[in-house]
Order: sequence, then C-alpha cells, then structure tokens
Amino acid sequence: MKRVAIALMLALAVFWSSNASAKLKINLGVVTKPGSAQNIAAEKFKALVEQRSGKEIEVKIHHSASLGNETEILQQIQMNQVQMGIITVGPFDTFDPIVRVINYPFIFKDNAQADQVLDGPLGKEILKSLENVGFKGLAFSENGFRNLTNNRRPVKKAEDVAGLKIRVMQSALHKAIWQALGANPTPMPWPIYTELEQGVIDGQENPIWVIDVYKFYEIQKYMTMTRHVYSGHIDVASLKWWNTLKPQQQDLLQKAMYEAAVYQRKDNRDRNAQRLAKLKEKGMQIEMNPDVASFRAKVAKLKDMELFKEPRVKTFLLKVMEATR
Ligand code: EAX
Repeated sequence: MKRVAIALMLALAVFWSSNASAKLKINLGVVTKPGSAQNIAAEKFKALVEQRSGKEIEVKIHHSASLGNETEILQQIQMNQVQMGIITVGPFDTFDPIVRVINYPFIFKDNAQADQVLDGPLGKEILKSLENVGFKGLAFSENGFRNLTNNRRPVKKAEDVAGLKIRVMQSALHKAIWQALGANPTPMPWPIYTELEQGVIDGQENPIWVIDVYKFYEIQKYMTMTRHVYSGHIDVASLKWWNTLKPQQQDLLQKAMYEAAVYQRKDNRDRNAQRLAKLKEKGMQIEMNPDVASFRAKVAKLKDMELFKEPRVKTFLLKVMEATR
C-alpha cells in the first residue's frame, strides 16, 4: 500500500513538473514605470497572451529599467537572456541604421500617416530587417510626437534653442538633429529626472505623456510643441528564441502584440488633450504654435549626411519620404 502511495506521489510529481515545464515563460523588458506608454502595451499584451493561452504562456514584465537601459535590454534579447522588449525606436539606431528613417524629423504629418506607414509594407520592411541583427520585430506601439521642454527660456523658433543643453536618446540621429538645431545635445539613457533636477541638462524632448507621468512639470518650466519626431516603440522578440516556438505559439504572440500596440496607440492619443491641460494647470508655460518652419529649415540637411549614406538606408529614406509627401 505504502509503495503504491509513493509510486502515485512520484507519478504526480513528474506530471506536475512536466506540466510546469510545458509552460512557456516570457521575460519582457521595458525601461519605463507603470502607467507609461510602453507598460500599457506590455500589460495589454500580457493579458491577451495569458487569457488566450489558458495561462500556458506566462509573461513577466520587468519594468523601470530593472534589466538595464534600452541598449542593454536589446543586447540581452539578442542573446535570448530576455525574450521580449518594448523599446523606443531611438536606441535601435546602433543595431540597424535603417530604423532611424522612421525617426527622421518631421517625416510623419500626423498619427494616421504614421500608422499607415508603420502598419504597412514599409513598416514590415523594418521589422524584417531587424532579423539580420537577431530580433523578431512584431509590431509598433508608440511614444508619440516628441516635444521640447527646458528650464532656461521660452522657445518659439529654432534660433531660441541655441546653446541649450538637451538630453537626447542614445541615437546618432537624435544627436545630429539637436546639433543641427544649434543645441548642445547630450546622449543619456532613460530615466533622466535627476539630471534635469540638478541642472546637468537644461532640457529634454519627449511626448506629452512622459512630461505628465514622470512629473517633469515639477522641474521644467517651458514646453514647445515642436512635434519634431514621431517616436515609436518596436515590440521585439529574440529571434533565437522565436525560432524555437511552435507555429501556433508564434501566431498567438504575433497577433496579441499587434492588438496590444493598436490598443495602446489609441489609449495614448485619447489622453493627450487632458494631459496637456494638466501640464498647463501645473504651471508649465506651453508654446502651442512654434515656428516649425524654422526647425524644419535647420534639419533639412540631415538627409545628405553620413547617417543616411548607406545605399540601403538612403533608398529606404527616399521611399518613406515619397509615401508621406
Ligand atoms: O519613453 O528615452 C526616451 O526619451 C524615451 O522616450 C523614454 O524611454 C520614454
């Protein structure tokens, strides 16, 4: 009787552990904190995946840069130490220069045009290209259009930017943009509250939600609605890991990520007006109608720079420019 009981227990233990290992666990990294654009996409993805897989697939979200900065998370994804990430387009720049095309200043007029390009064949081309550097690109969620904030002076035209020490993302293009505008750009990974607070930098540029969620209204007086770059996230998986998955799992994950991205973009856009009102209420001085032409004029030369010299990158830039004309 005792033997039977032991055998039964062993069998159960084996059954449980094999069942446990049948579970697919996904570690997903973001550098932002709960309530941020990246986290909203990540949480929606987690909910969809866990529900549709009957919890056979589990998603663990590592947020607030607990896995490192965006460049470091991407490196971990390449090596399959981390399986997925929702990462701002900026830092992809160093992994695959074709990505910088969609951060080209003023290339997208509005949200609809960004969606049309990124959800269409041109967006697919970028996602496909990322396979060469170890990423399976699944979808584009968004940060939104980036705007300048600073603590020195109101900025109405590009000339007002002269000499401002602006934090930029770790991206050669973003650095070049602010150099062309006459600022003094300083690349730094996220987050940057302390550097702003201590005055190591005068300003930064990010979409409206960032200024709200990260309470930059406490430490930045002036905001200018430059909308100079449409900032996306690329929702990626480790290609190495992706190739080990069953087709049904890939299908489930791909669909869930696209749906999460579409959901998050809408959520972000729906809340912009309310957030802007809050920033004003908090005392920020907001320039709603800057002289955008003066900004455009200063960055026009970027397309002829070294950054876009590689024929593949140049061809792609011209294609996106044509599609958004
Ligand atoms: O999403 O580094 C940046 O400026 C990003 O936009 C930041 O992660 C907020």
